[in-house]
Amino acid sequence: MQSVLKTAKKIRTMEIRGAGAIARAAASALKEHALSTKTDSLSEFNKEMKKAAQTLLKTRPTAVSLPNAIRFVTRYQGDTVEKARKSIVSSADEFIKRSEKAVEQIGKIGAKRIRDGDLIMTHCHSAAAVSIITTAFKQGKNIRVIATESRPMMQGHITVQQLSDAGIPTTLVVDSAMRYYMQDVDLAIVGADAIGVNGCLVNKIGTSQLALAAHEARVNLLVAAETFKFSPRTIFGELIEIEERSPDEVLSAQKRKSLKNVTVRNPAFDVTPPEYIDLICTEVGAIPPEMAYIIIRDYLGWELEELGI
Ligand code: RUB
Repeated sequence: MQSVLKTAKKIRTMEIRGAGAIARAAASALKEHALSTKTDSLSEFNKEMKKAAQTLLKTRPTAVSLPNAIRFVTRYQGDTVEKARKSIVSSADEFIKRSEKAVEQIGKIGAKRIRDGDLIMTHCHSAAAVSIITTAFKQGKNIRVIATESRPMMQGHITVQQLSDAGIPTTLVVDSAMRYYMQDVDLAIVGADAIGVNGCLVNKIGTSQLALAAHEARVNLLVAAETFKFSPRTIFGELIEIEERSPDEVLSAQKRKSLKNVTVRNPAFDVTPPEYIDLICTEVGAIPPEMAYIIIRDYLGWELEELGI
């Protein structure tokens, strides 16, 4: 369990973060676990894999690509440990390859929506959103970016570092400056932790505010999301859980002690309704949010079968 426990800790503490990276890390940990498990008994092996999957599933509740990755890897076949192990290794490798390729492909598709001279606003850090922006820049488009800090964990610092390394002129602003700058913005681009069957987007807290400000200013909102971010379980009416993280990330325990009548809340994500989204850019094409069901049916159909639909 060493690799699984190590990865689970890194995901929980956000050393590994961003929905895509979390999912790929979980797939890789399951592969390592399958390779290192010593037992010859298939039922023992199955039990161990189940335990590993549960440990990883519990790390962060919102990024749907995490359960999607875990289910993709653990629906292995084989009547011997050796065959089961082989099946897990090949599914994990396939998941990671598909996910990495998806980020690249989203970059190519999304970049077509960026025009020369555009000022883009982004929030938090999304590898898929950064892929779109850097691809457009590499194509020679003269673009600039406004990136928000994304309190309390400041993932915006990762975004500005990556955009700066790519040579893109970037401005870092506090989250509350979103609406102030929106009037100058041409396009807003964000990533996704989850997409529901109705096309709603779950992403870093503040995304729905950005969407609202973009809608008011008639700025299109483009969402960069691999098909693995879509949630088959929302077809069953299940809601996507919004993670609430420790108040320590917002205000130290010591400071909170002196504020006897104050409660600190720290939701990590929020929900943006589909009517504020122009397009969801996936690796299989840019779709309107209304087409979310089609993506789930056509690309996550194996999950629906398991759910009995
Ligand atoms: C990260 C976040 C990102 C999505 C998409 O939140 O909200 O926008 O996960 O990222 P956190 P990617 O930092 O809390 O994990 O495109 O890299 O999958």
